[in-house]
Amino acid sequence: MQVHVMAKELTQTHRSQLSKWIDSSKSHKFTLLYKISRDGCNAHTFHNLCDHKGPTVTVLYNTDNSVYGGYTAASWNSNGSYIADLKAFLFKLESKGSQQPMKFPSIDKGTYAIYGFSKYGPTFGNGYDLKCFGGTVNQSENHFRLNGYAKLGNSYDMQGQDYKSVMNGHMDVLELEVYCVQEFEFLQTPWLSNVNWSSTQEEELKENVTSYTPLPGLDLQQARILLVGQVGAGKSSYFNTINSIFRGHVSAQANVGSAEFGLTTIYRIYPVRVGYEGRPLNFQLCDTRGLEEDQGLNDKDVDNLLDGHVPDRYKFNPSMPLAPGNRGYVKYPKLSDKIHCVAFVVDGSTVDIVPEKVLEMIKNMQMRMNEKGIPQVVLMTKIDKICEEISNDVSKIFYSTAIKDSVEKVAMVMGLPRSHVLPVKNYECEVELDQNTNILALLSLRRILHFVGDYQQNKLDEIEAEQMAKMKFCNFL
Ligand SMILES: Nc1nc2c(ncn2[C@@H]2O[C@H](COP(=O)(O)OP(=O)(O)O)[C@@H](O)[C@H]2O)c(=O)[nH]1
Ligand SMILES: [Mg+2]
Repeated sequence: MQVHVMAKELTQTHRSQLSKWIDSSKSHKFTLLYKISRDGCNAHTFHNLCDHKGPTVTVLYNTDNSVYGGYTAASWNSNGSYIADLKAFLFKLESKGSQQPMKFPSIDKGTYAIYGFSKYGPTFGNGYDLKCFGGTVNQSENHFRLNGYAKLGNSYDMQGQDYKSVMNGHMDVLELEVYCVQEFEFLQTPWLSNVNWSSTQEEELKENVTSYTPLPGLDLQQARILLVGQVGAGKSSYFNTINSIFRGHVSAQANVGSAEFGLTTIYRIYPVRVGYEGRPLNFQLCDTRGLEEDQGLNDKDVDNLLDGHVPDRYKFNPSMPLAPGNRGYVKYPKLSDKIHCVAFVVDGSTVDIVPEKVLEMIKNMQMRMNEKGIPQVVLMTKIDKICEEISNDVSKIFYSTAIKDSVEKVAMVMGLPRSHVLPVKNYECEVELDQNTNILALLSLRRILHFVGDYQQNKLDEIEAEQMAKMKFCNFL
């Protein structure tokens, strides 16, 4: 029987707790450097990925659902000596699945805070309070039986806790991760300064979007925007967010979350209406997954999508692309069936762990889009997970260096200009609409519609150039 192991990662609750412990007056960003299930449990690999990276936190998730580890403000190295750090601490976050946050500060002025040695993984304290592993440890079934140990209490004040109460008396772990910890701050002046967060701005943006009409002269009923991204990136939530704004209340028309974790990829074409049964706006949001490591869309399907051959509710079959003659195949797509702009939906809080294979797929798709002249943007979702303060007030976004960093990172990964990366906070657990959330989402949509306009203008120019050529040819005859 195959046991499905839940992916272990640092949750938002863990991040906030660690951030408070590290320095409660600051906010912190955690970037994954090393993960044994991905990179292998090997001391050299750990040092290759984590040495000289500044402050880090090491987190272990054991087979009893306990979560614990150590923080150090000093950089790891491979010198074979102790590294002093007054700020280092050990901690436990969960015990047998329940939150039990406890911080264990260093006691000897941090002289023996960590031990950097090429043959050991992360090692804390004198002789050692926590030595995670040495050399290489192979995975057995679903876990790693770490060959390290914990002699707690040498260099860290354990507050009455011990090997049993923190580690359940063993070193069997499902996962061990090391994150780089960066402080970030709020700027005095925003990095994008011309955003107005007033209700008149919200109304103006809504008006811009509702009055959007495709370029005349193209015989176009509507514009089509394709949302593409990994499962869980927030595609359906983005449609719901936009739809909610025009409905006037938070709605969840598109299924969100785990309901869609099946193997099929269903293509949906959603109109957005003003109010219930109101008139549909002149654009449609098309929702498809297809950026999965194990189940990407093949080239033929990507072309079919972009060229408008795919009908609403089509179920993609990875082993058999849609072909002429199949049910629903749009044989003669009009310009209004085609995709006019692609929005890659990327979870901003996990950009640093997008698998290599997915990046390859994105590059491949981008090549096809470039050939067809289709503009591309990125909707960077879950910004509230990058920077907690934003969940209380979205208008802080352009003051946050963490968001700025993520935008830059996404732009680099996607090979697009920074101005094509549009951060959004989707409605997720809220029950009421929020003006600033709406403004940010509408800004992204208006920008997408500008790109749609560019695409249509190019099409119009093409048609006019063709007509000119024809006329010249006729005159010639
Ligand atoms: N915190 C937060 N959660 C989000 C955001 N966008 C989506 N989510 C959550 O992420 C999960 C996956 O979203 P979903 O829209 O179904 O992703 P899809 O697979 O791309 O359609 C859901 O639990 C959403 O509530 C966001 O901006 N912030
Ligand atoms: Mg979805």
